[in-house]
Amino acid sequence: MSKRERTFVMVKPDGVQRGLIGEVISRLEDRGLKLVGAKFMQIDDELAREHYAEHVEKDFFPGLKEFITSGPVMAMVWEGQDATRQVRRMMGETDPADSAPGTIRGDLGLDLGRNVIHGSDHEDEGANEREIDLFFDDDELVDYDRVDDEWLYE
Ligand code: IDP
Ligand code: MG
Repeated sequence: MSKRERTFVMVKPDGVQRGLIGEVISRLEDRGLKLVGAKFMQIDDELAREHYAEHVEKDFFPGLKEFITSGPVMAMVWEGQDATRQVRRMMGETDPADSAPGTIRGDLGLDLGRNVIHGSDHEDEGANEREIDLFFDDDELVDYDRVDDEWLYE
């Protein structure tokens, strides 16, 4: 069995404005992932620079920073088997235009700069833990069992 792990997920300002928080949460819940932390908040410039540190020097960063700080986001931590990679698979590609129908970006978005959701990159070792630490204190994450745990995992 792959490891049970936590990953960072965020409904971006476009997803909040378009009323898609519930849709995103539903998809993750239905898959069997467990919500262990959630924070409805607004990202400031400093947090945007830290969260997107790998992109700060890129041409698109000013627009990305403007967008990600433009309104509230729903920041969350989700737990489950192989959670980081599975959430990325559910999200689709970075550009909604390249994302398969059935994925979150493929079903809910059209434009690269408005792609509804962020999820930690499973190809970037430790990104999930770094992003969780950036957005949440330890005491804001909740350990609990879900009643369906034994029906989700062999
Ligand atoms: P990811 O969100 O799929 O991990 P990244 O390459 O890490 O994609 O880029 C972070 C975010 O920056 C994307 O989700 C998207 O919002 C934005 N972004 C990435 N590349 C571009 C671009 O070329 N133009 C505009 N925005 C971009
Ligand atoms: Mg990324």
